[in-house]
Amino acid sequence: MNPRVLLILLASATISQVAIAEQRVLIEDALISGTVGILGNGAHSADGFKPTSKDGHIRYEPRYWPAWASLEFEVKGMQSDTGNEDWDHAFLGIYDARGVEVEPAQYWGNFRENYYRFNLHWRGDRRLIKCVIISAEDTEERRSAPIAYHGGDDSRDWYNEPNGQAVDWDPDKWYRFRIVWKPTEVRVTVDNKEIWKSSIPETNPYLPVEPRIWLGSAPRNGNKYANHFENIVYRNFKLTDMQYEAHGFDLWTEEQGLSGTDAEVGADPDGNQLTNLTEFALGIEHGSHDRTNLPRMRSSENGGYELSFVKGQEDTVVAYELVSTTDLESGDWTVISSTLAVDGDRMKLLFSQDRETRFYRLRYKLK
Ligand SMILES: [Ca+2]
Repeated sequence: MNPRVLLILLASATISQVAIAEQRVLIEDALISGTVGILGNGAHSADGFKPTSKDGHIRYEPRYWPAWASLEFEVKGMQSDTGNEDWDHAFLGIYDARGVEVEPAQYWGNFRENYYRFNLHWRGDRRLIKCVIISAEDTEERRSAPIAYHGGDDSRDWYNEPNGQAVDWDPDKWYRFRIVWKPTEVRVTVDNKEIWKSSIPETNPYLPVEPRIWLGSAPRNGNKYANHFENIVYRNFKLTDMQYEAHGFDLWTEEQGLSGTDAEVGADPDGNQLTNLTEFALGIEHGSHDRTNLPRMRSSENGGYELSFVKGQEDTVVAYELVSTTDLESGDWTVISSTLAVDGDRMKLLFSQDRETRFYRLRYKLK
């Protein structure tokens, strides 16, 4: 007997309780003809911002640092084949400016052992992306200290600096970096591919009190964290408070002009047989009868099955998981896996199938 597979689409919803925050995008800077930041060293071309020295950078001073943050920018002109082995080329540095008497901040005394430090760089010796994150314990002592600096060597409360992945750089192509911070994780992607990740301990949720961001280099120690690439150029910098995005469903219903019971997750005010939450989670236009984004299940080449669907929202906004049962009546659903692979525009999940009749559900809920 061939196993039978059924797919059921199920939306389990939790209503978002929190009101919409006042501001979503904290800083947005196209960097084409000027900057909303502070020019360290560099110039603007038709392409974007060009750091013109080892210390070249734009400095941004966001009014606060969100616990859930997204920072993105585009870069062109990276040439991995010409980089020297002793180059640590920094794209970005972040620190708490308490105690920085005069900018530019220095590596020793300001940056190296800051209570909060993040830098994103390219390692010349290994030709890969690496980041360093330091996050202090979130104590009153740390938050009220006049200088956000640990002091002596290796006295940091916590830090992590694993190597990441290599990128196949084409010097004529733009690459889009995105860094997403959650309270217990930070993740870096280039063109939506994950290249670096670190967890952050729950005991160290420190956020910079006076956050500063350098784009183009970081406070350097010789060649370490300098700007090294002659033709490198930056554009489209954006810092977003993701807390605001986490309430995206409320915004979405507002944008569709929905209110009252029509704005509920399980409602179908446009009558297209899809709930509001299904449309939101799978990126289906409200009022549309297009079904291409819905989950599809089919046999895969390796003998198992594959489920694919369009993930309309970030993981920080909607949780997606596949569950299975052999008995619809008992309703004893178990999670198959929550690890999804990117396959073009779709998310794909592969799994094997035993000989029992089995039912599957794609479950998604607002976070
Ligand atoms: Ca609908």
